[in-house]
Amino acid sequence: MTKAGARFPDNFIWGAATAAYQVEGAWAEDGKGESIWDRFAHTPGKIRNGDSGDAASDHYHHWQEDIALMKSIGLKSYRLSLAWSRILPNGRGKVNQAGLDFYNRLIDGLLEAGIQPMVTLFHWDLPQALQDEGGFAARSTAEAFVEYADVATRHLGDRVTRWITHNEPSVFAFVGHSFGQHAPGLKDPYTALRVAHHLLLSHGWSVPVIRANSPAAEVGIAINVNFNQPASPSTYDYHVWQYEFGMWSRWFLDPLYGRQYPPDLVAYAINNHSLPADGLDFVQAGDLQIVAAPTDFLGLNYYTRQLARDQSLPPDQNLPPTVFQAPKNDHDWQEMEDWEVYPDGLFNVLTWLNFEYQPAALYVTENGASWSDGPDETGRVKDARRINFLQRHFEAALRAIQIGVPLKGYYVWSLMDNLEWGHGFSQRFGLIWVDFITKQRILKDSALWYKGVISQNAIPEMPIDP
Ligand code: IFM
Repeated sequence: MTKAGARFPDNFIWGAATAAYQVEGAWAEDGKGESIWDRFAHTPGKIRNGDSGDAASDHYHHWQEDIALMKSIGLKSYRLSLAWSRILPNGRGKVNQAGLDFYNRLIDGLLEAGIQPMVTLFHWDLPQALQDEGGFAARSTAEAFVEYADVATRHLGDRVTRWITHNEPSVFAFVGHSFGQHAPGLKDPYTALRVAHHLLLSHGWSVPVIRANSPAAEVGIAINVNFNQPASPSTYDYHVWQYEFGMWSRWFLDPLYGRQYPPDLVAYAINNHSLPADGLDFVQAGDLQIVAAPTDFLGLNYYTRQLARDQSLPPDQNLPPTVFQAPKNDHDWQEMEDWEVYPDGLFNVLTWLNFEYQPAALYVTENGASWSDGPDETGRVKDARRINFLQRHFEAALRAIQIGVPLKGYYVWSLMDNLEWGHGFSQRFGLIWVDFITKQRILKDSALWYKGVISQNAIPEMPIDP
């Protein structure tokens, strides 16, 4: 158990993260092209309450105020993503200078404020023009990604400290192409696996391009790994866990770290008809060497624990009971349905990644919680649950560092309240509260507490209970 007051390593990077579609707004301004999320959100019934990212948190017009707020918190780094269709409205070809100018101003503003930019190239908002040609299910979109990565890093690479090629490729592939809950809204498991491969391929192809254009920067990818366990000691639940957790983690990490696609999972996918009988027909000779391009860091997005239960068994099967979970109170569970607060899982995942893949360095590129506390009558946002959540997760991260995990930084999700994809504005993850009508911003108590963490480079001495 780490003690409050224990210090993080010198030069530890404390940050906060956002993504373009979730915060920028200005969806059709200054020459920006349509993205698949614009199309999805404008399709009735896709996003809760008919919300959309058309205006989102209006960061596009409030970026100076937002940088001033970041500076007041003392952030060392800000993780943002670029909207591909702001830079290349058709996905490839003609460059939209006005789009690049926005990011030039933003990055210059960050540097003036002493904040290092960490930039994600792809956080799910694919140009619709590329989706019309098949999206990431088509190999040609992986080629277009390399063109985009080249344009972006040629123009911004002299000032960006860290590049992330893709954010959570598994969520983009599966939730968008197999479950239909994210753009582009497809429901085809085979397409999802094609998409996953082309994401990985485009990552590998772009790494040397980014390095050439931005030689001083670090390059990596951000994957989402929650802590997964079989729901009980039964073999049935174990098998479900092996497949489900494997598809969300090993399916991506094994090829990234120089292994093949995991043979047990390939067999599984053939068996359940996600793949044809001849297996990975979309993988061409040499692809896996490209995917395994060495990177400088692995980004981890961690949120919760998930339990794998074999739902196909008849109820009389008498499975052992589910492993212990916290009682369903609003302190131990986020407002996102089924997101348990589970800080030990962060320690477990960090140590597993380090042991299993030995990345050169790790960053927590996202961790945070959704609770909707708003301003009280004095205008103060008392989000004590978020403080408690962050404190316990920072402690878990510090424990991992203390046993040798090369964790170099931590980005809280999110800098500000924003559009939570299909959940619309109903879920608030921000350190900064945003009024989605007036666009007024207020630092939540958690932002002020985080300022103390950053200035002391340590978890402050304070009661852990909110
Ligand atoms: O808001 C998302 C983010 O875009 C990707 N990672 C998870 C966050 C919370 O769901």
